[in-house]
Amino acid sequence: MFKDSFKYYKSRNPFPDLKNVIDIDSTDYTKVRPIEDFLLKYENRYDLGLRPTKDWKIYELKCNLGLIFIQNPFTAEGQQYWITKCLKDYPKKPNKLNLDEHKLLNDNTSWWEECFKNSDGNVSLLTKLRWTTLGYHHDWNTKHYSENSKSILPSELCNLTTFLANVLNYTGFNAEAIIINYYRMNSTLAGHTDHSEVNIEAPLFSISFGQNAIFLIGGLTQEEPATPIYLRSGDIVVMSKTSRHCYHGIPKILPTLVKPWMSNDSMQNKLHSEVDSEDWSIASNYISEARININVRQVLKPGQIRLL
Ligand SMILES: O=C(O)CCC(=O)C(=O)O
Repeated sequence: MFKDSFKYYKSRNPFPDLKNVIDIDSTDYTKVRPIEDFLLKYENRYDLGLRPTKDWKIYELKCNLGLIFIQNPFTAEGQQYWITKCLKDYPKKPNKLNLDEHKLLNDNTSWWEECFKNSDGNVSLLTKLRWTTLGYHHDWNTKHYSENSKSILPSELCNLTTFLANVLNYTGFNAEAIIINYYRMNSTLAGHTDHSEVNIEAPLFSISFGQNAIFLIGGLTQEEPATPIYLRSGDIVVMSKTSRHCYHGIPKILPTLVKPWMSNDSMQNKLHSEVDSEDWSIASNYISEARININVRQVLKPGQIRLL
């Protein structure tokens, strides 16, 4: 049962045995199958922080139809770019933050400025950021989206997911609602299904940066068993077809020894100049004890222009 697996992997004492966690790095083909059919025809998108698609490794989980796993397709500079964006640019107005409700920020300052730019940097605020929503804002209480509650999505995030969707042959994908989740080392995300979108046929893109996580994917009900998978910095999970409707959650964050955002990529790219070195030094400090997940959804059905 999903809840039993979640409890097992969440436990700190005793620490769980991780031998059954699917590790894409060790490519165990009994549980995943590689997908290679569609990679060669796409141009290189260094501008989105991505490696050439011919070098990507993509797998489908055998036990969850439509659960696609792209093993870190980002360059190191790409990871630096997205991590810094998620910390400096996205958690601020007009986007919504978990901190809004408790009025923990002044109207004229952002989380980034308050934590890192004030001379007496606000350390307690630094660990309190949990989520920010962009585009259609997910209402955590009603679990509904509304035309009256949305902000403009950053074009670079739309371009990134449109490109990913094209590579995977999902035609017509539109990013319309984004949740960025911020995890500390002791954070978890309880099992749930994502069903607030009018269109739950469209794939959902889930991009991870920073510390490792155990991602648990179950079945259509809580009664079905769940499969644990390691997620590392840069990994992308796509939930499509049946898996789009399945229970999933994050029972554990694990420290990573390998830091793909630090390695020295020599590849030409157009991003390097966009990440200010002072900003990156702040962001790399933050990510050494945190995980960020960018969760991108389409809300509307094809041809639908607004919510009712
Ligand atoms: O952090 C993750 O990998 C999963 C996030 C998620 O499931 C969600 O935002 O609905």
